[in-house]
Amino acid sequence: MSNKKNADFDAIVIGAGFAGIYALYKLRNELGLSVRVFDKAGGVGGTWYWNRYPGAMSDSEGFIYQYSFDRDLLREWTWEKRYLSQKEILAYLERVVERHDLSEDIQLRTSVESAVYDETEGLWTVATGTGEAFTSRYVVTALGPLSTSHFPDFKGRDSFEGRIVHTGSWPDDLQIEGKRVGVIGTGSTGTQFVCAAAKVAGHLTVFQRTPQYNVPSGNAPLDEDYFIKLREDYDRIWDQAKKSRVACGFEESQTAAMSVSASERQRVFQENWERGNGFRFMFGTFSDLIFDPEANKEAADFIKSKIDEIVEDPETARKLQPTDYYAKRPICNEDYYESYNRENVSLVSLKETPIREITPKGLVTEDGVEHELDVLVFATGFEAVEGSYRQLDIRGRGGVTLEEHWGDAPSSYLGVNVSGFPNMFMVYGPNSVFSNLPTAIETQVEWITDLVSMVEERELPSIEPTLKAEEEWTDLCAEIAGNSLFPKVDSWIFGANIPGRKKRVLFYFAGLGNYRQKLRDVAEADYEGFLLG
Ligand code: N01
Repeated sequence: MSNKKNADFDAIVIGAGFAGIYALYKLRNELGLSVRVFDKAGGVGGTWYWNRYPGAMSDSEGFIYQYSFDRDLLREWTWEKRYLSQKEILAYLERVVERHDLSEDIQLRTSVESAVYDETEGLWTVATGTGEAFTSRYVVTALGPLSTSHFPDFKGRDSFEGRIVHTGSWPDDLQIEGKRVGVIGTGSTGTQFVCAAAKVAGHLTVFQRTPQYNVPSGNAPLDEDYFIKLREDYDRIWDQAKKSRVACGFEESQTAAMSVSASERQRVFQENWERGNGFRFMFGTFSDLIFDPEANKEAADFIKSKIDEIVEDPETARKLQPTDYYAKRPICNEDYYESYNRENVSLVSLKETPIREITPKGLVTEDGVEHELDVLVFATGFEAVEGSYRQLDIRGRGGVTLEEHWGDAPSSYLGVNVSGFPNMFMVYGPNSVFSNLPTAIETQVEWITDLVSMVEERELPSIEPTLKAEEEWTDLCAEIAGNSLFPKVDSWIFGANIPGRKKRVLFYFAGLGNYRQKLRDVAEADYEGFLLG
C-alpha cells in the first residue's frame, strides 16, 4: 500500500550533478512524481561545479560525455575541442536544467545530514544542514563517486602561509599565474593540473609519489563539418556505447596482443598513441591488456619508451617511469611528459625523498630541502564511492546504519540497492559498472525509474534486495575484478588510496553492455533478487 498522501515529496534526490539532474527529470517529468533535489553547492553540476582547477576537463571525448536522452540538445550543442573543459560541461548541465525547467525543484546550498527510514510509515525523513526535515517515499542518493576529498594531514599542514587547496574545491579567486606552485599527486587530476599550470606558473614543483602511465589525449579543435557528421551518427554512437565495455565511443579491440607479431603490436600502439585517448589506448589497441601480464608489459614498455624519448633530462625521465602494471584507470593528457622539458617545471620523487613536513614557507622533503611555494595544491584524490555515504547518517530497517550494514567494505545489489534500506536507490553506489560515467549514470537512473514505476503500478509499499542477492553481486564483482590485473595495483578503484583501508571491490568490471543485459535479465525474471513489498 503506498503512502502517497503522507509524504512531503514522493522522492528526495541528494545531489544535483549528472545523476541527480537526470533522476529529477525522469521521476518528475516522466513518472509525474513530486521531487525535491538537495545539493550543498551554490549551483548545479556536482563534480563539475567543484572541480574548477586549472586544466579541469573530461578525458572521455566530448560527444560521449553527455546524456543521450536529450536528442534535441545534441543537435544544437557545440563545443570547442575534442575534450570538454570543466566550464563547457558545467554550462551543458545548466542548460539541461534550464531546458527541462528543473531548477524550481532543486534546493541549492542545502547539505543533507541524515536520511532515516520509518518502517511503520514506510517513509524516509531527510534532515538538512539548514535545520529542515522532509519526508518522502523514495530516496535517490546521487552523491557522486568522487566527491569526498582525500586531504592528507601532513605535519605542519595548517602552518602554510600561502594558499593551500584541494583540487576538488578550487576557489574562484585563486590565480596561479607567475606564482611558485607545488602540486602533490599525479593521478588524472594532478596530471591535468600539471599540463595547465606548467604554461602559466612562475615555477611548478610536482611532488610525485607513484608514477603513472600517461598517453596523449590527441586534443584538437573541432570544426563545423565535425558536428554535421556527428549529428548524423548519434543513433549508432549510443547504440554502440551501450553495448560496449567502457562506453567511451570507440570500438574495443577483439584481438589479443600476443596473437600478432611484435612489429604489428608496435604499429597498433604507435597508431593509437598518435590518435590519443587513454581508454582507447587501454581497450582499443588490444583486448587483453588488463588481463594478460605479458600483453600488459608490452603496452607498459611502449609507454615507458615514449617517456625516455620525450623527456630530455634523463634523471627526470627515470623518475617518471612507472614500475607497476598498466592497470589503473587510464590517464591521457595534452603534453604531459613534454611539460617536464620546460625550465619552470621540476619533479620531486616522493618515493626517493618523502614529505617531511609543510612549513609556513613551503614543503620540506626528507633530504632537508625546503621547496618554497606561494600555492600548494593537493591533487590527492578522493574517498571514492563509499566516502560520501559514510559521511551521512543513513538508517534503514531497525535503525541499522549503512555504516553498520557495510562494516569494513561496502556492498550493494547491482550498484543501486542495499538490503534493509527499502526504497533507497544509489546512483553509482558501490559495485556499479566501471565505464564512462554519463552513460553509466543514464543506465542506472533509467533502471531506478523502472523500479519506482513498477512499485507505483503494483502499489507496493517498498522494494529492496535480499541480502543473498547483495552478497552474490558483491562476490561476482570481486570474482570479475580478480580475473583482471586491476587489483594487482593500489588505487582508488579498490579504495586502496586511503591509508588504513583494506582493498575492496568497488566496481563491476565486466562492462556496460553486460551490466545492461544483467538489468534486463533481472527485470524479465520479475525483479529477481528483490523483495517486493
Ligand atoms: O586521484 P587519484 P585523482 N602523499 O587517487 C597522490 C576522476 N577524474 O583526483 O598513486 C603523496 O587517482 C597519489 O599517489 P599514489 C578519474 O576517474 C576524472 O587524480 O597513491 N601523494 C596520486 O598520485 C580519476 O581516476 C577526470 O602513490 C599522495 C594522487 O595523489 C579519479 O577522478 C579528471 C598522497 C591521487 O590520484 C581520481 O583522480 C580528473 C600522499 N599522502 C579526475 N595521497 C575526467 O577527465 C595521495 N597521493 C573525467
